[in-house]
Amino acid sequence: MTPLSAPPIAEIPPGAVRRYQERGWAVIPEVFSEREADRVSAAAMRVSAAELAAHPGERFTVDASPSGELQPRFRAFALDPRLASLATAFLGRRAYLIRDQLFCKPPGFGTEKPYHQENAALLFDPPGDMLVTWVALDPASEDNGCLRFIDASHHELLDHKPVPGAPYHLVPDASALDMSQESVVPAGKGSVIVIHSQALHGSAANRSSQWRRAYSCHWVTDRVTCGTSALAYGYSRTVGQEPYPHRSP
Ligand SMILES: O=C(O)CCC(=O)C(=O)O
Repeated sequence: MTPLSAPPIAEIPPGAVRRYQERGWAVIPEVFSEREADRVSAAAMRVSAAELAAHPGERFTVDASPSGELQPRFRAFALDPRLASLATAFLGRRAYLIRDQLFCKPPGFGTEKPYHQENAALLFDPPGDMLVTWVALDPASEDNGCLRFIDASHHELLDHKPVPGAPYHLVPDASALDMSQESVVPAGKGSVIVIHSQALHGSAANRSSQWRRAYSCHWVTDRVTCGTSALAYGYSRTVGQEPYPHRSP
């Protein structure tokens, strides 16, 4: 019998890992309850309010943690065993938390996130040893800017360049995107989308009257190397977990 105190583990639908390997992404519905998602949204709103106040009128802002510290208000959620167990199941090895990010699109204002591959900016190797868990904090729909993918794009890393005037967006040449393979992927509140490090993904602007908020975490294995400094500030060093076994390429 499972003891009552056992940490909750996310249930992975049959075939999800195979679909992830084939397409580069998978949806795991109802991992978190609406209440749990709402608690993180409330914390996200405080971050968003501070960002919007600090950069009035700017349509895309970044919440960076240069110290490499996981913010205490997101700690319990980022370290929830459901996320770690999902990441471990899809990586096929123990997952280490590297960083977290918020993607909050205000109603009628939140911008597009153009198609990109996470690994273009991070250079993890092997690429299959890094993934993103993206948690929908609101129901994500086509109207409010849900995630989109180019299926089976994770087999090859494309050259990316900064968008002129918006250098925080690194993007491949539009001619490299096979739009016939595009999947638009709505997700229920509390669902998790698992994203391979090289899956081409993005999202449209929020045209609705509701927020579209999401919380994402980056995970790596113990054998990954990295062509950037991304591992040096990985959270596994700072959250009291077993330290990440940092290796140079
Ligand atoms: O939430 C979004 O719209 C974009 C998410 C994304 O690009 C990411 O998690 O890497």
